Amino acid sequence: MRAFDTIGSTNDEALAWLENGCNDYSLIIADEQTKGRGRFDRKWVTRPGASLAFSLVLKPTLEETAHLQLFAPLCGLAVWQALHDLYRLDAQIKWPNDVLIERCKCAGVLVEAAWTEAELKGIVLGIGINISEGSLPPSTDRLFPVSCLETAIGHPVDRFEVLSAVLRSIITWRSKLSNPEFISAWQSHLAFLGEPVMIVQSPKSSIIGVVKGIDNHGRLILVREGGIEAAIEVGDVHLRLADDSIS
Ligand code: BT5
Repeated sequence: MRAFDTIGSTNDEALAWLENGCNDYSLIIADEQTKGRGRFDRKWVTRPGASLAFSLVLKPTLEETAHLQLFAPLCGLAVWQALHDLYRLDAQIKWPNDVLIERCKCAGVLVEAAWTEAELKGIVLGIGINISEGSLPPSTDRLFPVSCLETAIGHPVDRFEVLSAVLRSIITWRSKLSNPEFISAWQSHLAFLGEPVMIVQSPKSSIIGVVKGIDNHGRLILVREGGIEAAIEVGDVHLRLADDSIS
């Protein structure tokens, strides 16, 4: 484990560690990130004493490599599980992996893979969780409505208790990646089930449909106009409610 008071990004540190050789389950944690990253080069705010930010390096087996697209949802599911086990919180997973409490984002996930030629060296699971009010980004920096655990639960939260519960859940759900229980647990806590959403695939291409569920490959099933179903791959997409009130 490597712990920092301040760092650029725990994912960058994890990728560098992976490059130099590290073991499965190597952990990097920081109190503050000055260059915390989201997807598509977006910024992730991590404030000292208020946020939980860490990256976990995994060395997937060959069998697990066949399910690489499930590692980001694995993080969402592990955060959901930890919040449920510790605080009986009924969080929801916005496909594929953000964690929402009452439709407000309290945790984000950034999974990155490192390859040598055709061989997978390892992956980095980066997870950021808002613990107290001080962790929330300024309103100019909010792409989504946001929340934090202490506001949702109504009492102080021990960040390290959350960290260890999430790590335990990652270990548990990792062992079930190819088990149908994984998809069904993910689907049971899916946000916006039965609601119209918009999937933005690029500035010029988007799909609107009602969320039906997740298929065996982890794809989001949308029912489009006329009852036609579309399966959306986990990847470079952006899901928002169709009325645009939450993105
Ligand atoms: C994410 O990206 O949600 C992935 C965040 C992953 C952060 C972890 S922390 C540990 C590790 N090290 C890193 O450098 N990253 C990982 P995305 O879906 O692109 O959402 C980013 C958007 O969320 C931003 O554009 C803001 O609008 C918003 N945002 C930024 N900070 C936030 C926060 N603390 N809480 C809620 N929303 C936030």
